[in-house]
This record gives sequence, structure tokens and C-alpha cells, in this order.
Amino acid sequence: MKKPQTQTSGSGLRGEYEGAADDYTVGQDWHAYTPAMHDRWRRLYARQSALVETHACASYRAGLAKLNCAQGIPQFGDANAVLSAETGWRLVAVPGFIPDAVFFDHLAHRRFPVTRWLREEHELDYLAEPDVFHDFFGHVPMLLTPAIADFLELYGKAGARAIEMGALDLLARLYWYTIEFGLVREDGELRVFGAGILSSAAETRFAIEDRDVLRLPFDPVRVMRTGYMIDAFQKTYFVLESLPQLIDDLVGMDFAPLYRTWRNDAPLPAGELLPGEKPLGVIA
Ligand code: HBI
Ligand code: FE
Repeated sequence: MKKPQTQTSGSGLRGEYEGAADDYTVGQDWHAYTPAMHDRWRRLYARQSALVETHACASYRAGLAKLNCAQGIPQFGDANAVLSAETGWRLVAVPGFIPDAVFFDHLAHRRFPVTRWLREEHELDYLAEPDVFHDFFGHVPMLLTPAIADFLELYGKAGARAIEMGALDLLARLYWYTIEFGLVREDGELRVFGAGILSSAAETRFAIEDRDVLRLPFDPVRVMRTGYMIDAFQKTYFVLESLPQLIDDLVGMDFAPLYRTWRNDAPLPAGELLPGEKPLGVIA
């Protein structure tokens, strides 16, 4: 029996970092997953995939179907065959959270880091760190959508400059409010495409159904200025009119002047409207 894959390393980060390569990649070590872990994945999958039918955007649902991963923790190599044919992305296994610069470099080269460990039984509903369920179930289906695939590469390429300019927080909010917690309007209805929402049963319902939470039209600068919480439901969601809007709004945008303007400002509190802003209602 191999040692359990979920441990706290000397760094304080959960995951087994020892033996990782310089770029923090590891083997997935798929054969080390136990039957109990595959069973846990199946239950997580069954619960979330039912919700996805009614709450996720069409691209996500199409992507998930192509990945064929209902039966247990998937082998990343199988997903890579699908990804390489569709958008040229590739999954790499990592022990858990990795340094910002390393994360950006993977994305810039169309490699998506996927955490290899699975949450414990008592964490089915909530987890603050990414695990294989969040990373795979939440993110990988959207890697099959060209607009998202291209945006993520662009985000990766923007990383080094943001770090250099002391504006990482601004750039990271763009990822947070789209890739992790983004909503998109589809045939007049609100749908989810953010992985942080789609890997949580409770937030999937909340983000779409709650009548009072603030939903604002996506605007890159407004997003970059807005703070967020990592341990509670979001207080603001940003809504795209379409997935390609994400890349259309950002490609060719010069971030340097924005960084200089906003990098020293405290973030706008989530959940608050600026003068003149109009929230989008629940589109039921
Ligand atoms: N590492 N594994 C992993 N997953 C992430 O989502 C991640 C990361 N390292 C840095 C990071 N995200 C963010 O702080 C950057 O997007 C800024
Ligand atoms: Fe994530």
C-alpha cells in the first residue's frame, strides 16, 4: 500500500511536494487511488453533474460529456488525448497549490496544473484549496472551449509583467471572477462557467438562484478593482454576454496603465454598487 496522498508538507501546504520537478509537476500516480477514493469521486460527480444540467453553460456540459469521467478519478492521460485534439491543452499533475510564477508559466504554455489528491470524506461540501475534483471537474471541461482556452494562455502570459509591476492582485481578480466564479448569459438565462462555483453544490444553486446577490455586467477594469473572499459565497458575480466576450474584451488591452492607476488602491468591497451602476436581476 502506498502512503496516503494527502499530507501536510513542511511548506504548510497540503499535498506531497517532495520529489516534484522544478516546475512542480509530479506523476499522477493514478494506481495509488483507493477504491474508496474512486467511490467518493463517483458520489461527487453524481451530485454535481445533476446540477450542471440545469445550471452550467452549454459549453461546460458539452466538455464534461467528452471527458467521460463519471466512473472514478480520471487518468489525466485520457483527458489529454481529448484536449490535444480540441484546443491543444495538456494537463500536468501537481501536488497542490504552486507558486504564482510557476502557475503562470504552465498556463502560458497551455499546460493546466491539476492537483492530484482528492478531498477527504468530511470535505465533500466544502474545501478552501484546490483538489483533483475541483481542478478536473471544475476546470477541464472549459479547457475544451476555444475562448476559455485562449483566455487562459493570455492570462498565463500576462503573469510575469503583473508580478514585475506589483499588480498581481489586479490580474488575479480577473481569473477569480471569470475562470473561478464567472457567470454567462445564455439564451437570456444565467448560467455558470466558473470552476469554483461548479465544484460546489451549494454555490451552484446560490450563484444562479439567489435573488439578492449582486450580479454585474462583466467589465475588466471593474473586475480588477473588486476584492473577493476565498472562504464564503461570493458577494458579487460578473456576467458575460457570451464566452467569446472574455477574450474579445481583453485581447489587445494594455494592462500597464491600468496597473499603474489601480495597483496602490484598496480593492472595492465585493457586494457594493458604485454610483450609477445597475445590477442585473435574476433571469429566471
Ligand atoms: N496553483 N495549483 C494551483 N492552482 C491555482 O489555481 C493556483 C496556483 N498557484 C497560484 C494561483 N493559482 C493564483 O494565485 C494565480 O492565478 C495568481
Ligand atoms: Fe480553480
